[in-house]
Amino acid sequence: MTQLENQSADLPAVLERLGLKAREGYSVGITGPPGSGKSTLVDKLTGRAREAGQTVGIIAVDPTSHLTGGALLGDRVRMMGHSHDAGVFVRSMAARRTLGGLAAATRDVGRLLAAAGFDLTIIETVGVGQSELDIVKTADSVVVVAVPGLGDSVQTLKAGLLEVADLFVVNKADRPGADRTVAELRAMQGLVPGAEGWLAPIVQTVATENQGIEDLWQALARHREFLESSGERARRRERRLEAEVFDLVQRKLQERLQERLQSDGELANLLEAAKRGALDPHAAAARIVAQLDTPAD
Ligand SMILES: Nc1nc2c(ncn2[C@@H]2O[C@H](COP(=O)(O)OP(=O)(O)OP(=O)(O)O)[C@@H](O)[C@H]2O)c(=O)[nH]1
Ligand SMILES: [Mg+2]
Repeated sequence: MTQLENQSADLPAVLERLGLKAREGYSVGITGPPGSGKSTLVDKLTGRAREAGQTVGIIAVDPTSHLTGGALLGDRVRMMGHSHDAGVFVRSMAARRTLGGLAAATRDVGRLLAAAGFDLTIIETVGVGQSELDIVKTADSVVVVAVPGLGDSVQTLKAGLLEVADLFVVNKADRPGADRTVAELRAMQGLVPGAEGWLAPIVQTVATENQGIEDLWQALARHREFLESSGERARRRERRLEAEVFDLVQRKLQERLQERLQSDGELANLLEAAKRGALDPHAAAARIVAQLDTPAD
């Protein structure tokens, strides 16, 4: 996993070395504002999956940990109540340890977990920015967590999050205002397009009390069933694979450029001219791309 994260090895090479075959798993992404109870939900959901006889791989992604350091992330993971269960594996992932995109690393680590035989992969990430959106979009079912109170909690959910939600959870439903939050979510749902034929259900939970976890579990099962029967799962898979190829091509081109800059004086000159302001960035880019097309000496 470390090698996948720092890109010292490709997934196919890792699988081969471990004697594993790629295997289609099922993954749930859980995102929402800081402190909304995501980890507690993951913990309880894991308990429910274990009751159903499923093994669970958990990826706790912390895109901000280059600021807070790894200690906090470690604490969060330790908080999980399944550390002595061989059917549960927890991997914490920090942005600072990954090169070339946290989403790409999450995707490959998730695939490794699936190949290793875990039935269910749960990805937890704080829903604050674009990189979190990219991460959570790698999952089959996306759960967006909101909490009641604080006035406009729903307003603080980014529009992008509303769009990717397959399910909503209003956690901390033991607090006043849960019904209002549900109503606000319903109202906002009308404004964003979701998957055709699927209206994201809104489930109320009190994660700390294990309340509503069964409803969430059943809602996830219905979504999984919808993905299969509607062909949406295959469509999403296609879209994701396409995006992944573009992403990888982009990265490889970038690597090639970096390498060539070392040896190709012409390329280095173009970049220098752009840095000095002697060549505008568009012209520089066009000529650099053209130069890349000519064989290296
Ligand atoms: N009252 C109440 N508290 C809850 C509930 N669920 C979680 N909490 C508490 O909320 C706090 C944050 O819970 P976490 O599960 O760490 O939340 P999180 O979203 O994973 O937090 P970050 O990963 O830091 O963004 C903890 O003190 C939990 O005990 C709930 O349903 N009701
Ligand atoms: Mg957490």
